[in-house]
Amino acid sequence: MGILNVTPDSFSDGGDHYALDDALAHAQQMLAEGVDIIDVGGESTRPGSVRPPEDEELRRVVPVVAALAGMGIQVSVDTMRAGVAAAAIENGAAIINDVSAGLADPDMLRVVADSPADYIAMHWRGHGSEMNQLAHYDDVTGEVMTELGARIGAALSAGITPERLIIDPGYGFAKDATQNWQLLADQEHFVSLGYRLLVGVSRKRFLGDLLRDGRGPRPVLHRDDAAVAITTLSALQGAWAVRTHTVRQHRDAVEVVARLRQVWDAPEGHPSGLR
Ligand code: PMM
Repeated sequence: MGILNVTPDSFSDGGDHYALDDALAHAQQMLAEGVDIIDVGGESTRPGSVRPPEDEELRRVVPVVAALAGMGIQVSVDTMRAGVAAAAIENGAAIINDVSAGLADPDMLRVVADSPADYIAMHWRGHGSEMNQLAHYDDVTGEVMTELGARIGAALSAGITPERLIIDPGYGFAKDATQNWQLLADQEHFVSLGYRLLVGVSRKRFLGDLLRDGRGPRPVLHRDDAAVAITTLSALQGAWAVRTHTVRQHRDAVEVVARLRQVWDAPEGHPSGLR
């Protein structure tokens, strides 16, 4: 899943048309590198970020969704607003990626349930303005599993069928670096819930901290190789997708694991009896 953020910090210069062209060119590049889904986002969810009004989010997202879906591309839309989700689905979005799993907008689950779209439910505790203060856990994996489990229950009760549901532990959302590593170490628990699992670690701060040197944290644009390592791990565990800013090297990692899986799954795959 390739990230296409249509927020002012990503596409600041020029008017609407320039931003749309820029977004479409970036989408084409990701497609050429083997992306399967493009995740369009019009609201930055970074810690400390200020939310745009809904009409502004619609103005950013809908033209890009309509253009990509019109080209037959599978589009997901990263939004916490039911109104944006409804407009995106109407314009061809196949997946709603709601980082709040229905907590930010009471109408979200119903809107998705009444549509054909798939739904990504991520573990979330609060908006960017407050999420760093919410990163307190006694047992991070247990609490994230319980809280996400409640959101899965709410989505199912609203009428979103299990096959349409995708779950995400929400790396970096109300979690510090230690908590992210604990969740990653326990990621197989999420796979074992039986839903499709999405993993989003691309360029996140905990990778910058891991790769810190004398000059400070590894800069944002130099964290991609570490994310590829996590993609390999996630693919081996059976994750459904990774959400990433760069595509080619993640695609390559997924191809390596898929090829190995062919060997492992073949009846004659383990003549040595080692596995
Ligand atoms: N991370 C960000 C935004 N949206 N959606 C899902 N499902 N999972 C994530 O981990 C996630 C997300 C923040 O990253 P960005 O600001 O680089 O897009």
